Amino acid sequence: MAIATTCPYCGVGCGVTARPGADRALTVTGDAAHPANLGRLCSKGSSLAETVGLEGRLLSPRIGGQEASWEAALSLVAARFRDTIAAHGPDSVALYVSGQLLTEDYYVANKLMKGFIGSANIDTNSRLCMSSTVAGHKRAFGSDTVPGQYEDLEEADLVVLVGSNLGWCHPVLYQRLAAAKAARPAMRVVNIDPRRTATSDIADLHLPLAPGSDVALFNALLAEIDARGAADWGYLARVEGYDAAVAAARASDPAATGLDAGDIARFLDLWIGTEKVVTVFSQGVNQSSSGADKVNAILNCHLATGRIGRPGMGPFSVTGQPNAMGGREVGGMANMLACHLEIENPDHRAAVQGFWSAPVMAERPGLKAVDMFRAVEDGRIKALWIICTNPAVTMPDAGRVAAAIAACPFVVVSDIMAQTDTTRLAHVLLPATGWGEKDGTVTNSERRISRQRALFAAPGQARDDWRVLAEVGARMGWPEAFGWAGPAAVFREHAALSGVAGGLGSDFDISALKDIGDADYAALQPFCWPKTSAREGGRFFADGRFHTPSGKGRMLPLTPRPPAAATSAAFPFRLNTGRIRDQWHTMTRTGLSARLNQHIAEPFLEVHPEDAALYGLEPAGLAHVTSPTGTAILRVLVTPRVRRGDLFAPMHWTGETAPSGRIDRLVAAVTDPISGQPESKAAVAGVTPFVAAWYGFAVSAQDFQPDCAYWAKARAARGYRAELAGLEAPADWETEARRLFGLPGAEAMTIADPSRGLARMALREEGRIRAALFVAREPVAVARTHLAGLVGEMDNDALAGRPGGDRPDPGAIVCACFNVGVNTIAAAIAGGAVTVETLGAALKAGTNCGSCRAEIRGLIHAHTATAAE
Ligand SMILES: Nc1nc2c(c(=O)[nH]1)N[C@H]1C(S)=C(S)[C@@H](COP(=O)(O)OP(=O)(O)OC[C@H]3O[C@@H](n4cnc5c(=O)[nH]c(N)nc54)[C@H](O)[C@@H]3O)O[C@H]1N2
Ligand SMILES: Nc1nc2c(c(=O)[nH]1)N[C@H]1C(S)=C(S)[C@@H](COP(=O)(O)OP(=O)(O)OC[C@H]3O[C@@H](n4cnc5c(=O)[nH]c(N)nc54)[C@H](O)[C@@H]3O)O[C@H]1N2
Ligand code: SF4
Ligand SMILES: [Mo]
Repeated sequence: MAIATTCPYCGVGCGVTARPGADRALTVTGDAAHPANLGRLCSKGSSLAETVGLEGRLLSPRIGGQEASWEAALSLVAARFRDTIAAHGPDSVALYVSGQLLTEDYYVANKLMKGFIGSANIDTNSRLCMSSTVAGHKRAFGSDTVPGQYEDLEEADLVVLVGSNLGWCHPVLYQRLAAAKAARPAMRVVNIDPRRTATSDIADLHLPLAPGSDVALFNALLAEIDARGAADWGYLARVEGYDAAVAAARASDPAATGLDAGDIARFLDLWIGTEKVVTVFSQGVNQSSSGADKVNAILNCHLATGRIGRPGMGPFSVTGQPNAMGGREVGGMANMLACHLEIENPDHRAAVQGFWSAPVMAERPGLKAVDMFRAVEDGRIKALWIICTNPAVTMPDAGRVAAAIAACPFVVVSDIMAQTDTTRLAHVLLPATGWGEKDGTVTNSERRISRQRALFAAPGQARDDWRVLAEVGARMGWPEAFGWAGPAAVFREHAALSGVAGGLGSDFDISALKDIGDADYAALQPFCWPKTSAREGGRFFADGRFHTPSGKGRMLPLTPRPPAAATSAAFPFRLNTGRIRDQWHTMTRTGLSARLNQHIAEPFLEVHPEDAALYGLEPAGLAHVTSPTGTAILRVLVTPRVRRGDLFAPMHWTGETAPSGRIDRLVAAVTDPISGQPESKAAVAGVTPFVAAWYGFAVSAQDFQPDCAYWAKARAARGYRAELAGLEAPADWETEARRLFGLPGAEAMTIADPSRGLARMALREEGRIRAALFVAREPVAVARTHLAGLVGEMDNDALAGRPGGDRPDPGAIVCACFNVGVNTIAAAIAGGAVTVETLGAALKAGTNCGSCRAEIRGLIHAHTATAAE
């Protein structure tokens, strides 16, 4: 039976048609009827079936590492929270939650904390994600309202992507943009990012600005809008602050961007000369100590020109997580209330308190994420409940955060997985149902609310997060307020509260659904908010009606600030961090798919060729990266994609997958003073070569635990693969291999040349390869995809490390859908297939989800350029 649901990954919010079978078998396709994706899915969405197995799942509650009953676990959590509050007050407890919760889960968490515990110490990973946008929207619009719709990206004549790697992070929206541009070649795309990325590929202009200098660039644009008389004076009657904003813009120096003056001029000409312009922004804007100002610098330009809320025009913040937007709706952050109401407004508080019949209402904002973990560290917070997020990995200064959690007197973690860097630190572990098991709603970047639907029964004793929160609320003494029968009842209450908020002027109002029946909730079709008796969906602010006290939009005077930490002799580099195409955050789900691990299987460091030469870094060697807060060892990727003086590393690796690759240990916990969002993209760092005594590559049918200085392990087609490096070589590699893979009795096939530090061995049982290890004094050159495919085979030539002439090595996989490797693509390019289309026809590469099309285009460019030289 086909079930319509929504992808659990990014904020594009694609509709998925799921066909569950026996034993959690699943097929997924894109839902052609869903307005967000119209049938498309990216590599992560198409791999969902490979990530719903029960491997690694947390299936029962645990107290102190021992299995426990739900009754015992819930009673303990309620009692410890109640006792802590009784002894130390409501602010001595905290919830740290997630934009990956469903709206219903999130609503219950927020209600429990703000209305019943009476503290606003509930914050979320959205603080690390889009709190600068929320702050920027509120300053400019008086409310956190995203003005536009996805169609605007297709209808625009110019799309500017600022600090957004849309091609990898919002792939289906990127594909919609790419298709619109292909159909209408006059459309222009500008990409503003210190780094060249897969997204730069469709850009007519890439501006590699200095990290953190976006305010200076958009100030230059505003000054030029004014100078050319391009402001929309009709619209400006509905906007305040123009003169001051322009004066500040004129005073700021565009040279701070480090950009070529001609490139800046081209950008200003394009932007000013194109009425239908959409400025898309994401983490390169938000994750900055001047994040809120960057947002407002962009909004200033759209307000000045009245290019907002009309088809093909407007600022557009793309949200990261599947329900980042839903979290904003329920007021899930420490400085919000509920339904876009204000915690510091007494009328708003009274309305929500009345609606909830709440005994005590939080009266002031609670602690924002970074401050919350500081309060955990210094003992102000004595009981902490972490739900659906992995802060021991993803918070800035993560080593310190992990230590703070470890030292907290009482820590509860709700997760779907048993082993994460955060679950390891919990006193009580609560097993949650995950995607495909839970029911509820999520809201995507364009305010579209869609249903996630259960496909399978809850495994083991896993329970829905909303229910667990409600059960704790009931046990803490409020059974009526937390007595819903199911998610539909929670949704009805949320929709009814949004009607109260709508009455107080909130844009977020879905009160038309306050009486929705269970059957209609089950069948609910995707729709954009608001949804009231008077209005459904649409754009905002074209009419110049805002939610500020004066009712006008607000432009702000902004002065550019460089990133908070200055580079120095010890830390001469600017360390930028972010995402890769096929992994989701800490990889607890995407890491289960062998297919998704084939694209990039270990943490890396992008370094400019001249810096690499200067610092003695070899391509494919290892680098030791240090910052004032921590160290990492990463694979060197020498590339002109990064500016000189900049480094880039991905955020995904953890203690489970590559302990030395945990990048947030290097990122200082500096935040934007307005939004509290950490500066995750502009740490300072130093780099030296990491000189290992030996390097290794291993494959194994069974999971195994490396213990050398550097390792990175990933799921492979048949078992696991790992990159290894150590400071001391063992006396005997064969003994070491047997120990490492746990195969004491296996038959070993070995070639070794100890004088050259070389060893290659395959361990076999009943003739079949169970594991293989390749060691050398320099990074090992073997055909990795080929070797990963030999596990379980009777192959006598495995030690060659590469396939025989009749079986070419595909190389690192580029197209995850059809398993097409970089070498195969290079060969086809050499054979004359030099467009994405001809390569697609020849190899199928890029013809399914399309996530790799940008990279294929990049390969064509690289190979044809080399051939031409
Ligand atoms: N594949 C994949 N997709 C994802 C996710 C994932 O984990 N994996 N996570 C989702 C989530 S939660 C989020 S928030 C989004 C994030 O989506 P994006 O924001 O697109 O992703 P990032 O890679 O974090 O950062 C985007 C870019 O900002 C650039 N940047 C760094 N500093 C600056 C600067 O000062 N100015 C400018 N203009 N640019 C700068 C970086 O070089 C980087 O290329 O992705 C979502 N989608
Ligand atoms: N250096 C650096 N750091 C960053 C960023 C960056 O760009 N650079 N980006 C930041 C951003 S934008 C974000 S959004 C964060 C993301 O960071 P996190 O939220 O910490 O990362 P995830 O891996 O998504 O963690 C989600 C956890 O919830 C679990 N889970 C999945 N589904 C469910 C469920 O239904 N219920 C429960 N209870 N658990 C579930 C997963 O197993 C996983 O352990 O990272 C931030 N940190
Ligand atoms: S773009 Fe990919 S990850 Fe994002 S919602 Fe769609 S299928 Fe899921
Ligand atoms: Mo995010």
